[in-house]
Amino acid sequence: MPAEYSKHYGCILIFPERSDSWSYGGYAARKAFCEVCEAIAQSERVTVCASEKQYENARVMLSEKIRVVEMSSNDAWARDYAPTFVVNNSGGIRGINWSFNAWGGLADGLYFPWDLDDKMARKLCDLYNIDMYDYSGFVLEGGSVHTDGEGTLITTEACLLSKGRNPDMTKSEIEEKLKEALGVRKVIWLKNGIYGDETNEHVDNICAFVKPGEVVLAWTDNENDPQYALSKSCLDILENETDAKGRRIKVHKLMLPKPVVVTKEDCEGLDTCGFKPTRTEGERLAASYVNFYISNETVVMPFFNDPADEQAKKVLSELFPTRNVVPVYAKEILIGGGNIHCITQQIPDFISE
Ligand code: KQY
Repeated sequence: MPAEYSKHYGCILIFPERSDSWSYGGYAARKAFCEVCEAIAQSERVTVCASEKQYENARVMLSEKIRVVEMSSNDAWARDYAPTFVVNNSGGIRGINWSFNAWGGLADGLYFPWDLDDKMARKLCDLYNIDMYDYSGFVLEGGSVHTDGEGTLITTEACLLSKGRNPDMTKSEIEEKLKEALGVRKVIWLKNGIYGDETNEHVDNICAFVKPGEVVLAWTDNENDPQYALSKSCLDILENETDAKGRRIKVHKLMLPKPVVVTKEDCEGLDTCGFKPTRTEGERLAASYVNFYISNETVVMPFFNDPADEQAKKVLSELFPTRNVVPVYAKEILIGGGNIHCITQQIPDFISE
C-alpha cells in the first residue's frame, strides 16, 4: 500500500446527504465537501459518487473537471469503504474490498443498515476497471490504517481489537492479515486515538506519516484534558519503536484546537430517523488537525475557527514544503463524525495492465 504522499492517479469522495449525519439536510456539509473536492482537483482527478436524488445537485455544485457518477451509499465516508488500493513492483494496481459494518456492526456500529456502503468497493473497482482482492471476510475501514509505503503500518488497538470488528481473531492473526493484504512488514500498534472518536478511535484522526520515518501526532499540553493520556501513550510507543526499515520514528506534535462542541442549533438540524439522536448538545467532537488529505500538490486540512488553526497550518506547510496547504472550515464535516481524510480515498498512480 503506497503512502498517501506518493503520486496519485486520483481521489474518490461521496456526496453527503443523510439527514441524521449532516445538519439541516446536509446543505452546509455539501458546501464543505465541494471545497475539499475543488482543492484536491487542482492536482488530481476527482470522482464524486452521488445518489440518484443528489446527482443533479452535485453536478451543478462541482466544477466540470470533477467527474460525478451516480452510485448509492448509506453515507459519505470514502476513506472507510471505497477500496484500499495496493500496487505491485511493476505499477499494477488492485483494490481491496474489506468487509464494512458501520464501525462495529450490531456490537457498537453507528447506523443500520450499511449494505450499500459495503458494496461500494466492488462497484468502484468495476468503475475504474481495476481487479479486486476480496477480503470481505475481514472487517476493516481504511481510516483505521496508515502506511509509510516502505513496509510500516500504524493502527490503534482501540479500533482493530474492538468487539465489533473481528472478535474471533487474535491480535497476531489481525496483524498477519494486514501484512498479507497490504504488503507491510511491521505493524505499530498505538493504544488509542482521539478522545470521543466514534469510530473506536481510528488512527487517521490522531497520527499520520508525513514522510518515511516521520509522523504527526495530535497533541495537547493540558494534562487535565482526557486527550492528554491518550496522546502521551502514542508518543511513548512511537518514540520507542523503529519502522520496517529500522529507523527511529520522528514525531511532530500537532496541537489540538480547543474542544469543538455540538450546539443546540446543530442538534436541531439533525433528524433522528427513528433511532437514537446522533448528537447531543454540549458533546465534544473528535476535532484534530491530523485528519488532512495529501493530494499531489496540496494538503487539504481542517480549520475550526480556533486560534490554533494558523499554527497547525504552519506546521503542515513546513512538513510539506512542495505542497500548498489549503484550509477548509470543517465543523460541518466533523458533525458527521469524521473529517477531511475520512471523506477521501486516494488512488495511487498506476500502470494499466
Ligand atoms: O471515518 C470516520 N471518521 C467516519 C465516522 C462516521 C461515523 C458515522 N457518523
